[in-house]
Amino acid sequence: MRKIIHIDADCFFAALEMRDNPALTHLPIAVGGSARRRGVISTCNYVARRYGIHSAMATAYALRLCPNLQLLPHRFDVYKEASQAMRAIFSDYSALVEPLSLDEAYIDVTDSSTCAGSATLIAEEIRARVACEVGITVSAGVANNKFLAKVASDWQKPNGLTVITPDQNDAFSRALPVKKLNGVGKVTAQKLEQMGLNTCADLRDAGQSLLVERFGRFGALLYERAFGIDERSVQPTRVRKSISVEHTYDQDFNAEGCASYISPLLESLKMRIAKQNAASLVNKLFVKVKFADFTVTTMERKASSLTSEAFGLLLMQAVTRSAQQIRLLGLGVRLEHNHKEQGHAEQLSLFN
Ligand code: TTP
Ligand code: MG
Repeated sequence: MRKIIHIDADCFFAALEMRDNPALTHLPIAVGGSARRRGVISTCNYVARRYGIHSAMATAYALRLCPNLQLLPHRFDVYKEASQAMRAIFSDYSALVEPLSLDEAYIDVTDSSTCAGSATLIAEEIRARVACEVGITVSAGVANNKFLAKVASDWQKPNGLTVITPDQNDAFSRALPVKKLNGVGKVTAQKLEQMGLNTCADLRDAGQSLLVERFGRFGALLYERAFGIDERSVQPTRVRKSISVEHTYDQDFNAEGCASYISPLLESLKMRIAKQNAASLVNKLFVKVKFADFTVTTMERKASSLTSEAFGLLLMQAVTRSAQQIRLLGLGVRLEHNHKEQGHAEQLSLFN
């Protein structure tokens, strides 16, 4: 059973503008290009949405809907920095983070051990941390696949959390309007409505062959989603290459003393790997030693199982490189991500 979280920030660009100028909070604001230059709205806050303003609307038209609209220019550096801060928080919970845009990401927490493995608690903790550390609200959806997690994060926007438990999948997806399905834009929604298909229940009844006949491969996908099914895996794009722990000791010690320090370090390394959901990605072990004169050496070798013997052997080789006493020890693992994931990363980075 997978556990997927989808996070999407609320009115992202506008939220950052309000964070940095709280006087704007209760006014209708939008971030976008000026009407004089035939600009469009990138996004607007929820106050402005009450006037019918939305992303991609011509600014001139938005100003007609709401003459008091405060139009602000883009500050992309600020948006990018906030986006990175959010991703850093996500990566504390899993190595499997797939960003979709600056303000949106999937996180696979199936094997994460934080919050006793509860995806709901992890989602709440992430929301609280983003609010505290980045200063904006995000909405989250939790489900056992990407499709439902994304629908769920949108379900109670802004500042909402929606959890769809596996036993709710069937009833939830059945009642879902077709326009909630990713890839169903205005045109497709209209076509489906003309066929009398308004909800996923209707799509189920229509049957796969009819949908494939009318929409090709997309029709097959629609049929699958109508049952709440989505087998896509979360594809990390920013690949974490290693995980490690280290400790600087109060007093320097000799090489012979090393062995007794391994086990507490190994315990916390294992915990960190579990937290990151990365056990299956380990392909090398490494050690780091800092000597009393601050010179540093590392040793590594191929291995996938984390034993104190394996780290002990590496440490023994590393410490013989200097006659100095030891002030710091570190243990770590290098991670190998499969090629499919990396290929995906390259594709996505084109859009970033
Ligand atoms: P969205 O997540 O689609 O929108 P949002 O975060 O502003 O609002 P919501 O609360 O509904 O999630 O997009 C994230 C940011 O991307 C948005 O703040 C601005 C930018 N963006 C554009 O520049 N143009 C667009 O057409 C859209 C949809 C978004
Ligand atoms: Mg958003």
